[in-house]
Amino acid sequence: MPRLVVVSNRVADPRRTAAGGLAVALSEVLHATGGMWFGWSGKVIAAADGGRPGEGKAHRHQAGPVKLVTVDLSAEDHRAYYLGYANGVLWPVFHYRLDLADFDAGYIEGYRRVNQLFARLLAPLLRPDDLVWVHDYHLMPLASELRALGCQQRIGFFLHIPLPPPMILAAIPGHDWLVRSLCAFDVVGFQSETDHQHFCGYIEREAKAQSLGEGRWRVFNRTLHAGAWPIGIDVDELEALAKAPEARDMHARMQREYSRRMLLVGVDRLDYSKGLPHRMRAFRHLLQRHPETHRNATLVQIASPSREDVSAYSDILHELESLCGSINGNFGDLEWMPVRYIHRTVARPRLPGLFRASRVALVTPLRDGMNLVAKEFIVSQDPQDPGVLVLSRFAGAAEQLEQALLVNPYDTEGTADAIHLALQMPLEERRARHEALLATCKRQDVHWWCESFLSALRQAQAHESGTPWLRL
Ligand code: GDG
Repeated sequence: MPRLVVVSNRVADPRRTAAGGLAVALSEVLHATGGMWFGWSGKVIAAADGGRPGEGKAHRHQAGPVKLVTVDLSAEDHRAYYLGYANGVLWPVFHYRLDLADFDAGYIEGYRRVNQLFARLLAPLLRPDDLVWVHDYHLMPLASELRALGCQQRIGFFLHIPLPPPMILAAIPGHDWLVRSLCAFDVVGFQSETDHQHFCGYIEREAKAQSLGEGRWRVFNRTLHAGAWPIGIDVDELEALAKAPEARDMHARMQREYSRRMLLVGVDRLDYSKGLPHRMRAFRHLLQRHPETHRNATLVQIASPSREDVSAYSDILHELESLCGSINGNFGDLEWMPVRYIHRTVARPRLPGLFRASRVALVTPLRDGMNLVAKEFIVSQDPQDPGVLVLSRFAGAAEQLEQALLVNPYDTEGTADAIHLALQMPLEERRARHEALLATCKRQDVHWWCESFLSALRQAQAHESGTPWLRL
């Protein structure tokens, strides 16, 4: 089996299980092949301490059979590559939020500089038959930079966030360079068929790509395989967590506290793509329209802190705090607060207990690549008395989880109606929907995802040595 080399913005130590499903899934293959994980260390070096743009050293650590290689970034590179281009341009535009994008010309250069730095440090560590798997929007130009240095390995890319339609993508100055860079990969994977179709539409129209059938394209003198590989969760890991004392304790506590009430739950990173204010407005509408929910329905909303150094995130924080405060002020009384808003990260072992104690989960992003919380909620349920998933049709997960109650989060009234339906849903129907949803989560879990993407990458032709890769 060829060695797997994973490249992502951040590197997770696979020995720590708290790293979550993706790290667990990748670590299995990394272990089996004595692989390597390469990425940013998370450290930023100020100019005064010698941090220079485009420069950095590779630090190597051994984690069992797996090699971890990390690079520190200079403050200037961190500002332009991470805060500027990745999170100030690509994240908002790929989530259809052109209004939030900051197209400062200097960012794209910083983005390219860090990708070149990564390529320069990674290239000498690669063996000819390695399989290289690059993750996410931070590293879209990495394969073209590696090819420019002569790397001929099979290199795959997976985009964890959505890919917008061609006309939105085309609003990014330099979009043609970005997509052309993507075409230096051998396999390009998306979360959903919708995102995959956006990519095909773009390369057909803008790059005159020729379809070879079965997801293969001839474009920029290369052959590329593109497809949808929806990411799953580690069902076994979550089931084990659900049986552990922390989850059972959490479940018992929530059941005691809410024995007379119906619990609704939301667990999200505090991000404008997750539609938290829209969700609060729908919940407020439910309380206005259905007085029987008063003193009866409580929404626990965990909004874990995220990217607090990016300015758009402080606006969403204030909007959410003000909405929660006004809902509690207008509807709450001495014995009942409709919303419990928690702006902290809850320990992972407690989440399955919270999910299991909840009658309804609200997973209502305005746009999401996949959304793993939807799947974690399903797997955590008691199959004999399961809760109901209210899911945005704009989450990638909606393509797979069609037995959830699908909503348009922009439609406050429609979402409130769906929440009401969920709270009232008879046991029979809850069981039937849950059974189908659980089967999907189990069939297409994170191991399936990992294996099916890697199998496509193994089948890709090693980069044709006779074909010069033109520098972009
Ligand atoms: C990107 C894409 C795609 C959340 N709050 C807490 C907590 N979480 C955990 C959840 C879940 C994970 O974080 C979030 O995953 P999502 O899928 O919802 O979203 P993103 O972070 O935006 O991830 C997304 C994903 O990549 C994978 O490809 O699905 O579409 O945007 O596991 O449980 N975990 C703990 N405490 C919290 O407070 N412990």
